Amino acid sequence: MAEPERAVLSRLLSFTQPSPALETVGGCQTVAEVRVLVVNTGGTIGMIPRSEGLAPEANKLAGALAKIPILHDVAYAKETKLYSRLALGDDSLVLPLSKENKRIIYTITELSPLLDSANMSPADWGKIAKCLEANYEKHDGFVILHGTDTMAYTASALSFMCENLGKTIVLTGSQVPIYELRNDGRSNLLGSLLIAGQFVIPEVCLYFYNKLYRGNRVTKVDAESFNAFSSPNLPPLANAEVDFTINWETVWRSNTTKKFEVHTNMNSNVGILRIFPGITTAAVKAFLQSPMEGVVLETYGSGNAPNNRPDLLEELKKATDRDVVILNCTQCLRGAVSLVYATGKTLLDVGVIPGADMTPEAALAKLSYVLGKPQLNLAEKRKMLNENLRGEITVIPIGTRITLRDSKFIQGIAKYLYISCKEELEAVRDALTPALACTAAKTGDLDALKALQNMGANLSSGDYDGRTPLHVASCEGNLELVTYLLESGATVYAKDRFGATPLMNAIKFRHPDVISLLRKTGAHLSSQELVNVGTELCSLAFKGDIDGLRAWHLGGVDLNQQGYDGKSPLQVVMHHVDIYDMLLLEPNT
Ligand code: ASN
Repeated sequence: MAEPERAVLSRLLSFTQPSPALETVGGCQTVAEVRVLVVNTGGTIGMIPRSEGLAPEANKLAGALAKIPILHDVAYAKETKLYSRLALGDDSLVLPLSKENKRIIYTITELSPLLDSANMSPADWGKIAKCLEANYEKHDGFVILHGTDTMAYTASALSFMCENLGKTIVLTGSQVPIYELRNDGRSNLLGSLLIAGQFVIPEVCLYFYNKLYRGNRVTKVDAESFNAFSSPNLPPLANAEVDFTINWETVWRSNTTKKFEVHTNMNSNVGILRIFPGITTAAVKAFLQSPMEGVVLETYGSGNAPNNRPDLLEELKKATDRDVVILNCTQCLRGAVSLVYATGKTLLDVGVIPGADMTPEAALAKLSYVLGKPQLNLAEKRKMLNENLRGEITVIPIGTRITLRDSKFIQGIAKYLYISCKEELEAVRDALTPALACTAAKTGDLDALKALQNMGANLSSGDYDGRTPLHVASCEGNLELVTYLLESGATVYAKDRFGATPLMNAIKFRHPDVISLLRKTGAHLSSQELVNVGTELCSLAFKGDIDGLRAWHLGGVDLNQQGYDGKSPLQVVMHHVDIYDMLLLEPNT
């Protein structure tokens, strides 16, 4: 082949590769780029052997990952920098294109010093939480690298500390360092990045050995196997097999219109007391002494303690009378504290709070969190401990719930399509309900949305174009529906196939009240949506479109951004006195 033909051919071929630098639709790339922050806290995953044993090594991980092709696509990184599109920092790594056509760009930040997780303390949980808070808006999801020994404690603590969470946070680590030939670190990290980058699961999760768990439900059960964690009282949120299967019905949502914030004031006067046959009164008394304020009492079976030991019960009673909060958890791996036995009822009588099916790790973290709220009085704290704050306890729904699988409509369709097995029925349900919910959002039919939700529909899932009912209601400017959806757990961070968020839709269709509500809930435009904003603003300024500019401003966009030719909207509209005044006088949100 002649040289010029070869050049043309290779240019044509390069167009058949997904080349986001060239493909844009409505200001957004057709290949969605997402940003994940990896917070490295230490743990075996990044340890190296030393004379005293394995220990974390600082400033080594990013360089090592950059040489692993499944964890860094060198060619894409070079191309992206070449086109100088999104600011891809020198320390950024990028995964090869995912099956879902997404580019996950990730950056590693290391906490100092890196720790074996046996050395972790509540102050370190605070550091992690603060780091998440500082980087929340700049990233779509988060991965926390952590040692396995106390990962269940940190995951539990962060689940409470992260209030009104709307993005995915995944803790992971490994049993063997990632630098060794045969290790579990690579697949744990890759799986965590793919989940944090591709799915909005607004929970603090833990990913290990192909399973995603709710963080406050896990416990470490094996010191040697790659399969180190178990979630005895809740099935995994997701399974990573040939494809990721997300168990959307199990995903916990904060159902709020409040913004994300972290609570770092954890009470450290808490502890775990495990009873055993023959435990002495002196030991119990010593444990419950001031300054102890909250205790997880690990009891037998369904929450039983000896009721033939008045000495012991007396000490527990004295402690609860002194306002020490005692939470009852079972020593069993599975099952819950209940009032089946007289021996269990006795504890309730001395003021001990039943902890349902919480793990001791979750119970300790919950105590530390609730007792760290100085604005609450004791009765409010005890009430809060009984409540299900982050899906840490199982709440059995009252009455039977009709599921969409049982619905006559879905069954009718299934019959028409000759579908009989459960999996196919569920596939029909999952394909139909997002479209039905989006239609209800379009027509403003709140009753239909409520009915769909009552039947178990996930109002956060998107249709074939990734558009969720919240996208549609935001376009329509239906404040009532938007409020309902947010209070039902719909995520403001969903992106459709063009990378657009509900906030972008509300801005484009100029619905100020919806924009304000979405912003209050923590919505912000993604870095991908902000790429061509300067030019868009200048064009609105040129047209004298003051409402359009106001919508962007309300959406949190800085109106001083420059367009493609380096001019700011202000420079474009020197001659429009009214817009000029607005651009000059309105403070940035
Ligand atoms: N000791 C290590 C840690 O917890 C264990 C591990 O990560 N596998 O940091």
